[in-house]
Formats: sequence, structure tokens, C-alpha cells
Amino acid sequence: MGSRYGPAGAGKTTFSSALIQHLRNNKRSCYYINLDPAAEDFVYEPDLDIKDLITLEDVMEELHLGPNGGLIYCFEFLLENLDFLTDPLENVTEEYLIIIDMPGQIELYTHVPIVPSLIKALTKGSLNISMCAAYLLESTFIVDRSKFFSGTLSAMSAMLMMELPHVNILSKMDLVKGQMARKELKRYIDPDISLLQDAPTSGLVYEYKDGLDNGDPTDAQKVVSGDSFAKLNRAVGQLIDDFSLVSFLKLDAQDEDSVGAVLSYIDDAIQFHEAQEPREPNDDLGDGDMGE
Ligand SMILES: Nc1nc2c(ncn2[C@@H]2O[C@H](COP(=O)(O)OP(=O)(O)O)[C@@H](O)[C@H]2O)c(=O)[nH]1
Ligand SMILES: [Mg+2]
Repeated sequence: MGSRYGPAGAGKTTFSSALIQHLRNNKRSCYYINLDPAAEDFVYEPDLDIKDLITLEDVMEELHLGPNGGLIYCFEFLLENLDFLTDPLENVTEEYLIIIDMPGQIELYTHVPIVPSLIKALTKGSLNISMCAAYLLESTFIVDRSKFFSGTLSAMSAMLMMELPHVNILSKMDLVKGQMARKELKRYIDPDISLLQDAPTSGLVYEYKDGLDNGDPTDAQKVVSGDSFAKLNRAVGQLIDDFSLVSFLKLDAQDEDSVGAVLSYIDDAIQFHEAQEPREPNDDLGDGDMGE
């Protein structure tokens, strides 16, 4: 099973559709779940849709909540009505790749009771599903290093909270292809501290400047040009480096090979192939897509 999340607009739903298409092309079974209560049109109709339980629109209207509060409410409601999700999954066998398309709001992942609780319900007990989280970060963020690093830190904190095998994906690679030297791009795929140390075109001022301190924390310009900020950046870079926690796979959702390559990492993470029942040779005579 894969569960896709990441900032809104990062390309999660597009990646889900591309994966479904790829699985179909390869005669693999797939079960598609939408857990975004605000999702609208789908290329492939979900097999299970949170909107049949609750929609963000209704929650916002009836409870007078804003979009973020409304989203949290929807997930709390889902957690109170977990059967909606877990009952249908009881019948989904191991040859299926279950794709769960998620909303992007990071709060859902980093605040303990929500997505981490959901994950426990799926990975433990009778379902015992082997899960992998896929975090998507839009590759155009590369041009703004502070955005790239904030995305990388979000990936890291979510990774720690979810306690799942994880793949981090730079999406929409077609948009940056040719705009950046291969060598430069490589530094983002496996980011390290040096990225923060030489970021001349980004909003980050990284140099150590003696004497220029941040006396006035309300002056944003002073804060980001001061040495405390430089130290913080170095510490963040060091943290990412020390843990070697975050590296990225490249994705162009339009490119079938690229989708296949990312899927092979996900398959490895959930040990998909190991979990398949060995087939009798004459199984091949039957319908390859059993159970659908
Ligand atoms: N160029 C390009 N655009 C993409 C790609 N993936 C998604 N998009 C576009 O990015 C926008 C947001 O995509 P969506 O999948 O809805 O993002 P989500 O909010 O993360 O589910 C849409 O307009 C997509 O067409 C990609 O690989 N390349
Ligand atoms: Mg989406």
C-alpha cells in the first residue's frame, strides 16, 4: 500500500492516477482510496471515497469551520468511524496495491492523533497491511532553497511521526528538466549541508557575519541576515546531513518509466513481491487479474 501526501498541489492525485494506469498496463490489481474530503475530479473513480462518509464542504458549512479546522474535523470523524475504511479493506487481498490519496496539510501528519492513528489501524490488528508513505515535494521548489529546505524538514518530521517506510519524491521533474545542470540537480536529490552554505540566489543569508546580531527580533530583515539565523541554517543542514534521512526520487508523472521506477522503490519498501502467493504454473492459463 502506498499513501501519498505532501503540500497541496504537489501532484499527489496526478501521481495516484499515473500509478493506477501503470499498474493496469502491467496487469496488477489496484485498490484506490481517496481520503481527501475536498477532492474534486478524478481520472479514476476511487473504490473508496471519504466523501461518501463526510465532505469538507458540508463540515465547513454546518459547523462554521475554516478549511484547516474542517479538514481536521473530517479526519477525527473518520477515526471515530474507522469501519468505513477498515471493513472494505478486509476483503482486499495481498496482490492488490492499495493507493491512498491524501490531503496535503502537514498538520495531519505531524499532530499525533490523526494520520499516525490511522496508520496504526491499518498496519496492526487483522488488516496488518504493509504500508509505505510517499511524500511529494514539487521540484520547482528547488529554485527557492528556503522552500526546498522547509519541504525537506516537513518530510523529515512526518517521516519520524509516521514510523513507516518512506519514499520522498521530487514531483513535476519535467518542469525543471533542462533548467539545471545534472550535477546541481544531484545535490537536491541527496541534499546536504553545503546546499545551505552556498545559497547566493535564495532568500537565505547563510554567511557568518561577525557583530551583525539580531537585536530586534521583530525586524525580519535583520533576523534573516544575522548570525543566529546563519547558525540555525547550519544546524538544520547538519541535522539533515547527520541523519541522512532525506533523499529524493525523481518523478515525471507523464513518463511511464519514471512512474515505474518510483513504484519499484515502493514495492521494495512494502516487500510486495515477497508477499505474493507462489503461483501454480497453470495459473497463467486463467485470468491474470484474479479477484478484481
Ligand atoms: N508539469 C507537470 N504538472 C503536474 C505533474 N503532476 C501534477 N501536475 C499538475 O499540478 C497540479 C496539481 O496536481 P494534483 O495532482 O492535483 O496535486 P495534489 O494537490 O498534490 O493532489 C495539477 O494542475 C497537475 O496537472 C507533473 O508531473 N508535471
Ligand atoms: Mg489531490
